[in-house]
Parts: sequence; structure tokens; C-alpha cells
Amino acid sequence: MVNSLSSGRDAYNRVLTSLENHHEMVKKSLPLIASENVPSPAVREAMASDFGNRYAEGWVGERVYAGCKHLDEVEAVAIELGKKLFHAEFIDVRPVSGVFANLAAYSVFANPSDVLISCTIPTGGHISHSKKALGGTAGAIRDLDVYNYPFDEENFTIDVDKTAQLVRSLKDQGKPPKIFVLGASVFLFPHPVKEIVELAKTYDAKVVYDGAHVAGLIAGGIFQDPIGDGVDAFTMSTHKTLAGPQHGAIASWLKYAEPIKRAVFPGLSSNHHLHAVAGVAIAFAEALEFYPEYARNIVINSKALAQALYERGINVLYEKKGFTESHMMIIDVTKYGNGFEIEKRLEDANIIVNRNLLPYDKRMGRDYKAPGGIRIGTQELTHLGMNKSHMVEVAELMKKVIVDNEDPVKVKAEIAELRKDFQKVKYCFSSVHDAYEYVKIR
Ligand code: DSN
Repeated sequence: MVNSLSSGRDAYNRVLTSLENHHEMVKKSLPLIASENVPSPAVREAMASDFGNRYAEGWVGERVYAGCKHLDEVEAVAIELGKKLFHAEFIDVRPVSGVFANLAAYSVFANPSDVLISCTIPTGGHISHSKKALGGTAGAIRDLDVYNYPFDEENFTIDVDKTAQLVRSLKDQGKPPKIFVLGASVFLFPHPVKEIVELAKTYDAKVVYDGAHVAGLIAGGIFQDPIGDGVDAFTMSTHKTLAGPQHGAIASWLKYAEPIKRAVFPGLSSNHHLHAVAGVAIAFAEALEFYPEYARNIVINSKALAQALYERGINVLYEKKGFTESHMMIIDVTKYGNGFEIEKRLEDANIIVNRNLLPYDKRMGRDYKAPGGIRIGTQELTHLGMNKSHMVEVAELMKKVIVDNEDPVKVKAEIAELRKDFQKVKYCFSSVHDAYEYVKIR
């Protein structure tokens, strides 16, 4: 924690020192949080540009400000590439985050008190899909009446037959659903998109696929093709497996273009973070060129890491399904402590993961503060060029902390050594600067 600040100069120096220290720390760490990534130097350049100081309210070519010529050129590129990557007739790249993209979709497809169906948080759902009682965006902000999918825990998937029964019973109670949300924050296997789209049609409901976690995999042509399979909107953030800046987007169909545009602006934003739009345009360009290989390697690496951890006695779930088809896996750590304790021990060794609820945690009386699991993702290490054999080294380092309880300082030093060869972002057009280099422009 900081000591009290004696002056503006003191505060200024402390902030800049913390920024630099953070970069030094990440350089020597194993960043394994499944919702993060390190963008390319070109994306970082866009984020530092003057675009971030400007306004461009409205749609491309129809702005309500002057000075937007180059901003328009860039946003038009993002739109053209986004449509291509996600097989969409329409994309809005202005939502400032994935949560805002979801809120825009909820506003277009439902009214307050309408029914929305989504996954619970322990079965992978995101807080923006969740109930009012949890403070979730759908319930607490849009005032939707949230019900949860019956879930097949053994296979970690939505139970479509039981969902059909639930929806019939809701209809009988005069509460037919208006929105089915697919997609998740623990997203190990593709969701049953075609089946839910079919079911939704019979109730004239809409399907919103939250692909925040898997957008980069989908851009690379793997995992699943939500728009191709008929969802009404594919919402995303742009910085997880898609290694862009922190931002959002909604891909959809021309018939929904006007209401989505109005929900995003003026509904949910004025300024839409134009430096991030430029970063998204660059990330989309990189995706077009490099992601068929990058996305494939992410999944190869997550399967390899899961297998290597499992062989070392660590309880990675869903072994019988091959652990994962995405960038992430979920691990029951209760043999060694709770998720919070293990997260902390790993952090002490510079292995950065997040604790996570397991599908059965609630039944065991565990909550998000001390859940039974951790979640890890391989997208960032893959972006730095690591392959299957490095995943075995990563598993060994994790085992030293989790199973053997080795001195974290010793493990930290081994990680810094391993990381020496992985300081550049791959799968991008140019990497003159190192991935975590602290670039001073002051
Ligand atoms: N909460 C983030 C995650 O880690 O999945 C997504 O917003």
C-alpha cells in the first residue's frame, strides 16, 4: 500500500513507477488469466495515439463532429474486417466493452420484466448474464427476469432437453422467454447453438451469443460459427483470445442494424473510445492474416497443458472429454487448499491465474471468495510463441507450487529464466518492441 502523498510530483512519480514495475513483473511471469492477452505493438501504438482524445458520435460518415476523416477511415476498416471474420451482415464496433455490447443486445431484443435464460456463474455464466439478486447486468440493470439453463455437469454443457421442458413450463405460466444467452466465462466446449436457435424460434425469442472469450478462436475458424448457426447477435469483448485492446463489438444481421446502432449510440455511449476502435481494426487485420494458426495453437497448447497437469496429479476437470476445446481449463484444487489460497501461492511465484467457482461448489457450501477451483488460459503464452513442449515446462512449474509446495522465490527465478526466450508477440505484422516493454513518450 502507498504512504500518504506529499505533493502532485510525488503522486506523479509513484504512478509512473508503479506502471514500470508492473511491466517488469509481467515480463518475468506466467500470465494465465483466461480473459486477458498481450496485444501486438501495433495495437499498443493505436492505444497511445491521438484517436483517444477525440469524439466521433454517430455512425461512420454521419458524425456530429468535425475532424473525423481519419477516424472514419479506421472504423470503416474495422467494420469491413469484423463482418468478414464473423460471417456477419452487420457489426457495430462502438460498444466500449463486452458488458455494454450485451446490454445493447438486451435493450434491442427485450423489455424490462421479460424472461432471459442464461448459465449460472458456477456453470460458466458471466455476471452480465445474471440475476438481479447477484447485481447482474441482465437482472439489475435491464430488469430482466433471469432463469438458468438446466446444466449437464458431467459433460459441462447445457441440457437442451431439460431446457425445452423449462421453457414450456415458463410459457404455461405466461412467461415465455425473450432472450436465450449462450456463451460463457468458463467456456470449455462449444455450446449447442443450433439446438437453442431452433428452440428459440418456436417461442419467437432471440439468441444472443456472448463470444467474449472465444472471439479469437472463432476469428481463426475454430470452436464454432455462431452467426452461421443462426444466432441473432454475437456480442464480444476484443481482448481475450482476440488479442486487441479492451473494447467491445456486436456482430449481427442487417435487419437488426438500426436498433443496435441506436442502442449503442445514443443509448449507451457518447464517446466510443476511438483509439480502441483503431486497436480493434489492427487486431482484426492480424486475425485475418495469422489467427488460423494462432487459434489452432492456443487449443493445442491448452490441451497439452491440461494433460501435463493431469499427469502430475492435478485434478483438471473433464479429462474424459479431452479437458477442453478452447483456450482454457478448469481445475479442482481442493486436494491442496481452496482456490483463493492456491491463486495466492501461485501469485507469489509469479504464476498469475484466477480462482473460480466449480459447477458443484455451491452444493459444497463454497462461494466465490474461497471456491474450489482455478481457471487458466493459454492464449497469452501462445501469443508469445510458446508451444506444446513449453506447456509441459509450465505444468512442472505449477506442480512445484501446487503439489510440492516449493519455495515460490525459487520457482519465480525458474520462470524468469523460461520467459527470457519469450518476450515478443508472435502472430502479428511487426514486433520491434518487446511485448511488455515500457515505452516512454514523456
Ligand atoms: N470477468 C471476466 C472473465 O475473467 O471471464 C470477463 O469479463
